[in-house]
Amino acid sequence: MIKRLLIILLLNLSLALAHAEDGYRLWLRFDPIEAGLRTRYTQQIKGIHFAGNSAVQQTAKTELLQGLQGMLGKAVGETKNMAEGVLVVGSPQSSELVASLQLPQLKTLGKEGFVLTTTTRQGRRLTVIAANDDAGVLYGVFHFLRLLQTGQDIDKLDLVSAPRLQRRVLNHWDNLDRTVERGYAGFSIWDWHRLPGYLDPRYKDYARANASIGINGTVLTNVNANAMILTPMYLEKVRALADVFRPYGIRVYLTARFSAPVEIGGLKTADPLDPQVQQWWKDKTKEVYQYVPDFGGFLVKANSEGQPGPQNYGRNHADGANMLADAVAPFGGIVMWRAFVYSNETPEDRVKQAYTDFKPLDGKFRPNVLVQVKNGPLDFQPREPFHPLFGAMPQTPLMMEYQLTQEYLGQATHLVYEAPLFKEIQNADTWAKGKGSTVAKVMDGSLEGHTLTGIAGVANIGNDRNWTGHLFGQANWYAFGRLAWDHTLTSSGIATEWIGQTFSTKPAVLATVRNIMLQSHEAMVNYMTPLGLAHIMGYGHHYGPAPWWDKAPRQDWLPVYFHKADNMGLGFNRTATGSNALEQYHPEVRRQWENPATCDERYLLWFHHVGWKQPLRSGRNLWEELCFKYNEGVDSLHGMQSQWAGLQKEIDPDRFAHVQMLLGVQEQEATWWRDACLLYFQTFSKMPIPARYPQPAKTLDYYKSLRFPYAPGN
Ligand code: BDP
Repeated sequence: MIKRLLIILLLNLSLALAHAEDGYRLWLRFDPIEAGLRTRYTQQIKGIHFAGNSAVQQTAKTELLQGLQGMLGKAVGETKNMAEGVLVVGSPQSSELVASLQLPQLKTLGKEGFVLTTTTRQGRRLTVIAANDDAGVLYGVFHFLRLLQTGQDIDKLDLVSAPRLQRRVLNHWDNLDRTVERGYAGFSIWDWHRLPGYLDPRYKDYARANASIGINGTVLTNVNANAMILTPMYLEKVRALADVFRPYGIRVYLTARFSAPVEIGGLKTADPLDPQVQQWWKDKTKEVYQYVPDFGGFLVKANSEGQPGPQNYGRNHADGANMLADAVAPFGGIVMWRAFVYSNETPEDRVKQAYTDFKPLDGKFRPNVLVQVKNGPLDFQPREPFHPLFGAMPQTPLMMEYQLTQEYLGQATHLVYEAPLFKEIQNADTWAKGKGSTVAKVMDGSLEGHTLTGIAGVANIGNDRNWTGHLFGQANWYAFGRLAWDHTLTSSGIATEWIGQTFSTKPAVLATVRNIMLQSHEAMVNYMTPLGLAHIMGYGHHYGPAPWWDKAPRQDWLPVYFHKADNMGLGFNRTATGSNALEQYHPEVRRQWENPATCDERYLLWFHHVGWKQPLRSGRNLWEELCFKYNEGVDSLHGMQSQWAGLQKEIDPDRFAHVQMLLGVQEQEATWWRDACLLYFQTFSKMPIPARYPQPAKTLDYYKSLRFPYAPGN
């Protein structure tokens, strides 16, 4: 008896060890599902009819068989017949059976979309995953698996889904030495040194994860580019990666260093109007396509933060972009030209410059150029108003750039679910063509009828075992993919999907984790930069608070430049009496924001310098409101901690502890943010922190003395 018990115990132990929960499997866990559901699904999926042979369809098939086996606990067999309960998968081209079904939904579906439907043929009930192309089949399969993993009913499927954006791309800010600019999850997953001979199994897992959420492109290299990536030695390595990704429907893109013709081409100039330079890029591009026949194109950061660009030669951004666009056009490639630019001379207001540079160039870009615009006009702050270029360049397709790596959002230590931030931007109304001209409609091309569309997410992925440093960073990767596919999905819906696949589908777990996620962004805004404050982080590494920092090579890298605190008040006056950045928005948007009394308080100090004693909507004056907000942020953190603590019995010990410890660090850092910022701003407001709030534990001098020379990602 005792011996038997012991054996059972040991068996369980070894099972537990084999499944140490380190987060590596992301949302693709495919563990056995609950018995009742399993029985139901097993009756509904009795066999699989899969007729596609292409590499992408083979991937879909493998994923489907593996996923089902994992979740149902036994293999589902393949069948050639159209029997009762068969799951039919394919496209009309690849599968005669799918073709014979003549699904009307396929007519309007377009590329990459899929149909999931339940139908009856000759009295037999079939479940169908159909698409017009291979990629659609792959995405349909992953969506079907997602339905099962989250315990959805598959009895009467009637679902049509197609991506709203074409180029759904991750941007890796990864360097050739494997460091990652603004990376907080270890080193780059690209092991350049050992490529192309050694293919880390992770490359495949990376591709799977992306394909499962519809990401179809990846820029392998940092926007602060290294020309060496375009040399044969590195192109061999790029080819090896592209070969791994192709069966998952993922294309490779590279960053192009504008001065490459000089640096690796031996030319005297990189002037985009010089015929020799143009020829060099044409030849180079041709060479790239010899290595990677489906190469996606180039991403370029030019004339920004010291990067070379067309302006070095007295040319403009369109001249630069068009030269590259002409080089990739014969091969079907595109150019993603970034609008994150600001001049090397200190300007009157940094947030105005992208608009000033790009707006006059509207209509001057080749049709295969996307101008890639960050969500806000400054730089991935906890909160910014939408970028004024959205809606201002009707003749140019604009590509949204979000940052998944949390450079300014607590890095990989803070639990911050970014979907609400993305949605806030996408739902903003540019008024470009009257009410309802949302940023989403600019982005998906529907506002102006653009056919080339795209979105970029600066990746938060590194070689940490759990990929993103913080387990919840995975949710941002996931949400990015899902929103790139369909920007009408809700933050809450995406969180529910992710939690269901990552932790559990139990209603209580879903509700609690979702609650934590949905409040996390606002909490972080409150304890870091409430009321429209921005860029008051530590200098250079952007870690922790440093609103006092006033030493840098240029003004507009300084917290004091951005918050403009003085004895009168706080905030950057961007109205007509100040920098007038507001003038870059549509008059209707301007009207909403130009009066401090009616301005959305989330953006108040972004647009206005407000007096310390000025009463706000709550009835509190600015100083009191600041104290309130900072404390509200820290309080939210306490709430998130206790909600997580309540999940101890529901979540495996490894992942539970990981999140719990990080929430502890986040709570300390939130407190540090609150205390340091309030003490500093108090030197101007000259008012006490109301006694109902905790008083700072240390002095302002102490907070000012902190230094972090080795903070990551810098
Ligand atoms: C800023 C980062 C910097 C990037 C830059 C960019 O601090 O490292 O190079 O953005 O987007 O947020 O080019």
